[in-house]
Amino acid sequence: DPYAADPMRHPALRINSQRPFNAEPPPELLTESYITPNPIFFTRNHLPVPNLDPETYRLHVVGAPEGQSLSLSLDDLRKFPKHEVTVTLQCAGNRRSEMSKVKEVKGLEWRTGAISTARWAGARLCDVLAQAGHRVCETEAHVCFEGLDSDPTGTAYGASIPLARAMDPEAEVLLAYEMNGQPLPRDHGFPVRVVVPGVVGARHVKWLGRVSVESEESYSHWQRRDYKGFSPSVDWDTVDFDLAPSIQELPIQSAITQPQDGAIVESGEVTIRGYAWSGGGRAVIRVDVSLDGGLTWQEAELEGEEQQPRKAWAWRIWQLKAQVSEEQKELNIICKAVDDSYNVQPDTVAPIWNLRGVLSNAWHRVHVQVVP
Ligand code: MTE
Ligand code: MO
Repeated sequence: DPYAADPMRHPALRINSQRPFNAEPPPELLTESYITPNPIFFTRNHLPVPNLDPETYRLHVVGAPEGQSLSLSLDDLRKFPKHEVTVTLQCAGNRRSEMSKVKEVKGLEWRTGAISTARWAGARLCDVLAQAGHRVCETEAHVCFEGLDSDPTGTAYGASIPLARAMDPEAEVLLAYEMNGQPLPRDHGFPVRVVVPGVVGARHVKWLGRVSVESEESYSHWQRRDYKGFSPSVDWDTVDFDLAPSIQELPIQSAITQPQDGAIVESGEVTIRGYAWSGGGRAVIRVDVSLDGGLTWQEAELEGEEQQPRKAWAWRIWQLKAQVSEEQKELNIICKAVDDSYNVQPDTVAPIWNLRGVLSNAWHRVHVQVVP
């Protein structure tokens, strides 16, 4: 059993698949704190968790033609300036379960919890690439990452990002060895993972073994044959994965974590809570909440750290305390967020349905009963 050496997991996690391990925190825990505690940070593994020895671990960085290849131990990596950044990581499949209610999709049935936030620390990728002789270049190029996890045929997990993002110090791409002040937990990439602020989770390669600069995107299955969006009209007979770009920055997203769908709430003051986040460093400027299915709206209060324009890498937790009278028998609660490019979420799921169930960011809707 290749999964026999997988680590222990927190019992509060909701498991979507045991082997490989995929699980999300329950909504009420997810927005309890701005920083997600490591034990309940959502986990998305495609393969068994490798058991890596930090003493013998080496990161191989392929050098530029005029530069030199590097073989970095964990100590070598720690010698680069240590950079810290708070980043929200979201799986492209977050909220897929709502999409599969419209029509069947292929993928894990994530609810609203395939998203979490941590304070990451490590070396900046641009510093490491520079040491290997890489420069920003005119022609299109990509930085390819390979994990040390592999399937029975020896194929490793892989992904890539554009070189321009990797070399931009303002993009803050990290080779992270710490998560919330601790060494990375095994499930989250021990000893080293990539963190690409503002970019889909799939590019944050865990258990990082190899970095190279190529003229083409990674040839990995997960870069080329997955994590792409399509029209609702495309099915598994007609899909051509070469025709769509790989998902990098994600669209504006928000969800309600409290109360939960089907709950019973008492009239009077009702607290509605959730998260909002946008890709590419775009800041959340507003979250609108409706209690009557979208007829009227109120603005939620944004909590947590202020966001830096163009570098809003982490989510906002939001809250609204609403007055609900005894006459109201039920509430149809909706949330929708707006980012600083004035991007908004689509109101319904059907028009953004896609066969893989990715990019599910329609208005989030929760129905609750009211009791006196
Ligand atoms: N890296 C490796 N090596 N193997 C993987 O299976 N999964 C990716 C990414 N990096 C994956 C990986 C996907 S799809 C996501 S959403 C994130 O890791 C999840 O990171 P987390 O498990 O730390 O939340
Ligand atoms: Mo993912």
